[in-house]
Amino acid sequence: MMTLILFFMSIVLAQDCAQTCNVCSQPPCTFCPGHFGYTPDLSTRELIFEVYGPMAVSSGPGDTSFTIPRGRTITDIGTYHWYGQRGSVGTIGLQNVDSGTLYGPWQASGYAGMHGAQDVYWVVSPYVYLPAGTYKIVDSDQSTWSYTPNDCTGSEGHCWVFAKKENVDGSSTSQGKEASPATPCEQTNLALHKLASQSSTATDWGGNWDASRGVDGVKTGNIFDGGFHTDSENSPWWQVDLGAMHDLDYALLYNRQDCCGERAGSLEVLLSDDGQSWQSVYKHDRSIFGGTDGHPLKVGLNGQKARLLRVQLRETNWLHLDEVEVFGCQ
Ligand SMILES: [Ca+2]
Repeated sequence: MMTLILFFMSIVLAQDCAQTCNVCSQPPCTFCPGHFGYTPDLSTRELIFEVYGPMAVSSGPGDTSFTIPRGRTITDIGTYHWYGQRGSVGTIGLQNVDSGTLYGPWQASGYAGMHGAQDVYWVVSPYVYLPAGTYKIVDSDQSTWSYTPNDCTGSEGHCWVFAKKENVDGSSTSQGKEASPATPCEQTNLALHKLASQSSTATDWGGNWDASRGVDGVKTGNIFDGGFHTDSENSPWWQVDLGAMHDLDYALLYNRQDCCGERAGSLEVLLSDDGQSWQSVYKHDRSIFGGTDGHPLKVGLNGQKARLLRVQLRETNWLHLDEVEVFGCQ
């Protein structure tokens, strides 16, 4: 009987992902990775709103809004810009349609789509708690945001909105951080050329494996060009001192792509105010992530304040990465 149920469930899921047009305005929404160039951590997040149509797209959709009947922590928002790849990746914000209050906007990261087209998916990971209400997605370039005319989407822009799963880690959404209406700021890579250190420095393979190479701005995917590398040891770590306390938005971790990317699978990200006391904010699921291929690991930092960010393995291995970028307001 269970096998039969699973069989029919798989049929339903397959049908959901193959359907011609979808507006899911009430969770559970079925997430189809093939529709989207970015896969958030689905063990902690769920898709709560989606506008998707597989047919030929135009640009310049109408208003695109979603409603949350109770407070939710919005973790990720994506918009689709098929004809926008010539320009730079912009920002995404949310506006409460009743009060007009604007949240964000946040600088988006670009992800590749069909045929390797770069930066067609714009993704932000604000991890922001919003009270119940209806929110309009505010995309900084409405003229390149894609929609499908004359189908079920009603001219809404293609988009995906994820929220923190309720009761993950035993917490409820009512304990989430109340977002203050955000003041737009310039998101910059706070780690670039800052002081970096690591638990040990590899002496093999004839390269320069200094910690500073994690923040030298050089990222090619080849560890020999600009990556750092520790010895193999128990729980090796690398860290950067941002020089002052900052509100941190997210970090991008660029894996080496010439070899051995799986060694980063057990990594953990920790934050500190003083280099003495550390708080773990992220543990990777051992999947292999990319880097210069457009798929660095993005770690949401939820606006947390910190001065130092550390990457540490939870096992005995070599720790090496191409680059670590930490984004926040100056
Ligand atoms: Ca580098």
